[in-house]
Amino acid sequence: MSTTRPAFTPQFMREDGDAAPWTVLRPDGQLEEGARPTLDDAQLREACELMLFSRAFDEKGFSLQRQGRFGTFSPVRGQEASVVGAAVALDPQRDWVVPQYRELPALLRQGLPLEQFMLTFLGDPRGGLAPEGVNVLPIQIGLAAQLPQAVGLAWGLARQGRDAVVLVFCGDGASSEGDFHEACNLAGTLGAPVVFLLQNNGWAISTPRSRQSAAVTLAARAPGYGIPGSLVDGNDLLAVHEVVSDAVGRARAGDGPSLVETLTYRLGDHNTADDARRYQPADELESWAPRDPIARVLAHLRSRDLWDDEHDAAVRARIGRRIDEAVRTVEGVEPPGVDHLFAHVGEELSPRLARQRADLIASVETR
Ligand SMILES: Cc1ncc(C[n+]2csc(CCOP(=O)(O)OP(=O)(O)O)c2C)c(N)n1
Repeated sequence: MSTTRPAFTPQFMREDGDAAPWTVLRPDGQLEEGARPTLDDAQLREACELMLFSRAFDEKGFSLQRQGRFGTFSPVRGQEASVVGAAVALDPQRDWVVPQYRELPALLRQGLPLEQFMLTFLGDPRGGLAPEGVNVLPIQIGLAAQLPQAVGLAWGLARQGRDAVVLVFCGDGASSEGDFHEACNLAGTLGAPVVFLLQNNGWAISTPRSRQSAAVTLAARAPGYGIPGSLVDGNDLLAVHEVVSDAVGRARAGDGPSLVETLTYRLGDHNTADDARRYQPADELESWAPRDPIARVLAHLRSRDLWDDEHDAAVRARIGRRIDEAVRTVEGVEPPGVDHLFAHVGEELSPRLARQRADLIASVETR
């Protein structure tokens, strides 16, 4: 492993052709030789807490779904370093996050209340409406549709003279959609201040990465769009933060978009309606288990006396209380009613939609 990261240029591999991902923190929690963390101690602890929050919410969400109290949702499990490392490279006051659907901690970091996120998975359309000043778009289930939207958002912000960067997430599966290529191409042409964070977690539901693309790495496509690409160890919080910070810096300086591929692994089901044991080979899962991104950061923090049992217990208790509070709140929210299906479609309803709305309301009332 090299100790100097290749420059963030339109190259994704070093000159020797090595396609190894950039790593800062080794799986045992020790820094690579010569590496220096780009997060200070307080930021590292905060990022670790956000990763733990995400993991705890995954468990709670699964349990609630099984009890019929929560809808189908996609856990982050295994990808916490990839999501959090990228999110903490942003300034939430001015930068934006455009999610796919597996990025809860990035949305929380931007200031989205957990309750708001949860409403979406309770079938409440109000979940998609972020509070004023929270710079996030709603989660996107239509694969890759968020990518051209993110480019448009970034371009628009730049045209308004704002000093803002848009971080947009997508998966390896989404990167095979036409929208991905169109978005990267347009972003490169416009020089839009957008960072494409491609989370390569090995699987698109049951389709393995090997059947997704013949490209040696997905970051390798970047030069074709005239933008820089980089391959990063997605289970390494510090490596992801370092590379995404560089990409954000480039975008803010007016140097345009970048593509960052985080090499990670989905430790479990695609969502609560899936059973990954039917297709994820057991030995593959086992090979990734020791690379758990949270264990890696915890080992690092403990080795530097920045985390101990007492702090660990306090953090987990705080997280548990916050999640329970959010569950209580959303379960107490009045259901929105069918009218809400039409409430956010446009400023004014077309005559046809107005008729549909009236029909639906009448049919619900007469039942
Ligand atoms: C346009 C479209 N086609 C198909 C689907 C069904 N679908 C939902 S998630 C998914 C796989 C996505 O994989 P990836 O982009 O790698 O993200 P991951 O879920 O692994 O994070 C598919 C095919 C969809 N939601 N939208």
